[in-house]
Amino acid sequence: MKLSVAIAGQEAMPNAFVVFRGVKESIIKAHALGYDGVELALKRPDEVTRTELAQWLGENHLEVSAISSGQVFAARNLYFTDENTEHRAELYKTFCDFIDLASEFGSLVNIGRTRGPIAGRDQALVERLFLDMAHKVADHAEKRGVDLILEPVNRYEIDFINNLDECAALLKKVNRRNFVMMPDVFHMNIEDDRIGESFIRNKEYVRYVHFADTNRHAPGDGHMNWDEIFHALEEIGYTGWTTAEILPYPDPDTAAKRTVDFLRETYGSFYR
Ligand code: LER
Ligand code: MN
Repeated sequence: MKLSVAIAGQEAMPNAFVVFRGVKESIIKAHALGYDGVELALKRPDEVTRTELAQWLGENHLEVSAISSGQVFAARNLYFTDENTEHRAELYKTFCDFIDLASEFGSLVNIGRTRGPIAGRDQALVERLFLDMAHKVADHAEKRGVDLILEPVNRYEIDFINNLDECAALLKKVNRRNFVMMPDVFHMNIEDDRIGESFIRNKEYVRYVHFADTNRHAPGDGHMNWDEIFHALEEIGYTGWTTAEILPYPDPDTAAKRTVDFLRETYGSFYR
């Protein structure tokens, strides 16, 4: 497995789930701390230029693990299940641009809260709106060799697709090889019956994993059963990214360092 940390641009909203802000500064810090990669939490595709990004990554021997899109929902209110035609067109354009960027960096684009809420509407209508957009972006992603990763998110943030079983049922309907799953153990702790068993049941879809402890602090700083998580990931043969998407407590540098120290010291054999 490889270890990454979620970062954002300087202008990210205060509530973005990242430890570091400022793409260049974050890449330098992530490398110094011993991460293998960074996940770019972007609001807009042009927040970072390809040339600069390639240069900063090269100088610091880091990869982009994935591009994540939570701020497209949180800051721009764009989402897959919106009925408004103009908003749908803007969302589609943003995702195509993210996919083009991912074709050079990381090959993965996340759909977390950008799937949108049910918000009292008929569930069948919401699913139709989701599937329509999912198929369009999957078509574009296929041409670029990019996978889309749908993230189950807990009920306090969104009311559509909260656990891995619900996500797998929707992915069956999407029925595209490049439309898979990104479990986040913070959300799984709230929503899934058993974290290990849920990973194993839904193994065919698991393509990328978010790590945080039960309080969304650094892994090791809460009461998450990390043995259960690592053993389940080992059992399903997972060799991909584990990305820390954590709150910057007690401060960004300490949170990012504690993550690396805990995971490399306690679970170092999984990262070779
Ligand atoms: C939000 O809680 C989250 O986990 C993000 O990765 C998805 O928007
Ligand atoms: Mn997440």
